[in-house]
Amino acid sequence: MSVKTYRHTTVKDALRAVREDMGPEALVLATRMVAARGWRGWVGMREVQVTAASAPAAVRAAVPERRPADTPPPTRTARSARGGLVARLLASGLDRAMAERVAASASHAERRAASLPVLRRLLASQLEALAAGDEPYARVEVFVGPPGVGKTTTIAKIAARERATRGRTLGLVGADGFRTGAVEQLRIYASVIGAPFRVARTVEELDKALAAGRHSLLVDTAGRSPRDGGLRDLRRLLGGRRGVRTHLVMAADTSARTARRLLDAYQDVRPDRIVIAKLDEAESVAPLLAVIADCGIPVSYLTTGQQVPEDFDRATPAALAGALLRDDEWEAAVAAC
Ligand SMILES: Nc1nc2c(ncn2[C@@H]2O[C@H](COP(=O)(O)OP(=O)(O)O)[C@@H](O)[C@H]2O)c(=O)[nH]1
Ligand SMILES: [Mg+2]
Repeated sequence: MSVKTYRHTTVKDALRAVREDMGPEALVLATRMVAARGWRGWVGMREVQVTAASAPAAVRAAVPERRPADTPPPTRTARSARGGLVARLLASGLDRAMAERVAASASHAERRAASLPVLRRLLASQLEALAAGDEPYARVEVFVGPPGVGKTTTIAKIAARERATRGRTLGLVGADGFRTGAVEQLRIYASVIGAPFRVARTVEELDKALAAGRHSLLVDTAGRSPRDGGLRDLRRLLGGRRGVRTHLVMAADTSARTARRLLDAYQDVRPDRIVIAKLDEAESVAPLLAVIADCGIPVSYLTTGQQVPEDFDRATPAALAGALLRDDEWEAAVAAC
């Protein structure tokens, strides 16, 4: 079996080069966006790198296709439409397992058309279990995560959006322990939004704050290390309480390894949801989403910039698919094919 890589500026050119060199039976094994060679790479330009194999039988044995025993084997055109679809999904950052699943769920016509709306719909249906979507608020929504990841800003966005679009009031609680300055940012947001605000500096104060008022509460916590006392207190306080939902906020460009470490570090507070923050700064959210899919914790919100309240969305299946496909890059790839 011969395996080769091909680098071109578009997916279409790379796939054409594979077919010309290895014939129509060639199988695409991997597609990545990489830095362009020479000066083009130095100025940040990128190109598509396709790895393909020329021995289909051997490769197909390594990547088995699941199909019912009585289904006839796919024709050459069907195989190449599926391979092309997988290649394009890989080029937009999806991992191979997800790309294969999406391609397998597509009808022959969908594989051939492979327009952006069709792809978004197919991918969205694969992501349904991961999207918490438009669920009602719990009595207490707690946000935890490393410092600077976007907890306070996300809370302000949620409260401000609810106020502006539905006239609904959510209470804000600053439970940022002992750092005096830390709760001030939330206090300012609360006064601009017109939301009730309480500070809780001790476990007892937090206990009282959580019981007070009739509104659902968004609780901002200290962005400190999970090993220190603040989180231990929080865990103790929330452990026995009903109607509490805990969101772990992670940056969209978190590597798979760091994501697993964070999930491990915060496992004692048992996150029920994950907020994917700073999508605007991430090259690809695919590595983080693969870890989230593994641990099975649904995503509640996606944040996409610093503007309050504009830059965030509920994590619906369609919004997650859009984040994964990076619509702008996808448009370019489709236009070129
Ligand atoms: N680019 C970008 N910046 C964000 C986003 N969300 C928050 N930030 C910025 O990240 C910084 C830290 O946010 P903050 O909410 O204070 O983080 P916290 O320490 O987790 O509470 C601030 O400068 C925010 O404006 C986002 O979605 N995209
Ligand atoms: Mg904060």
